[in-house]
Amino acid sequence: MAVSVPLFPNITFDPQTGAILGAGVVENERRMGQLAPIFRDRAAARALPPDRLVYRFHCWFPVAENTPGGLFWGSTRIEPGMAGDEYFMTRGHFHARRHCGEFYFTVAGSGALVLMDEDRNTRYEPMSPQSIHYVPGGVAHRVANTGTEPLIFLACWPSEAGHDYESIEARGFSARMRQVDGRPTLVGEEPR
Ligand code: S6P
Ligand code: ZN
Repeated sequence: MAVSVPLFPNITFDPQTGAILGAGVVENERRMGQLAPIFRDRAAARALPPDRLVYRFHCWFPVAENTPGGLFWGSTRIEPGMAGDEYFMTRGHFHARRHCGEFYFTVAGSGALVLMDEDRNTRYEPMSPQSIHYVPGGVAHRVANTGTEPLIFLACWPSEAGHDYESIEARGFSARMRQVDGRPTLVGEEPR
């Protein structure tokens, strides 16, 4: 049986801006107005302009969501900045299908990939240009920009993965990337 092979011409990545360009690429952005609740010091976050850009990400979906065996490709650019002593960061998520992993590749800037398993054990991997990271299945992931330049990274994940943001909204991560004595430090959450 003949299999039709779809062609995806001219999908490109701009390492200067962090954008993926091409037909069908979806762009999303997250600004402080909507992100303030994820930060520990919400008053400091709310004191920042609500239209302050925190991060922008592009996703290329060459196949439909939930296609078995398919792959998605994305790029994320996190602006430098802080809310209180906490670095600008992504919302973070588990994959809805917990067994699905993901690759990250750092293009520019410096940051921290914060990883938390379902027992809430949290660690982080430093991100710097050309570092490659594997997010195992069942591990929530969030990225913080711990530098003074934009942090740009690429990602590849299964089209079956889906995203579970609700679990993170409900309980957060058990530790946060905060500036302590001038250095990025993973600090465990104390009960509020
Ligand atoms: C998708 C992958 C990334 C993030 C992006 C934004 O599985 O991990 O493309 O979607 O970095 O982060 P978040 O947590 O807002 O989706
Ligand atoms: Zn992911």
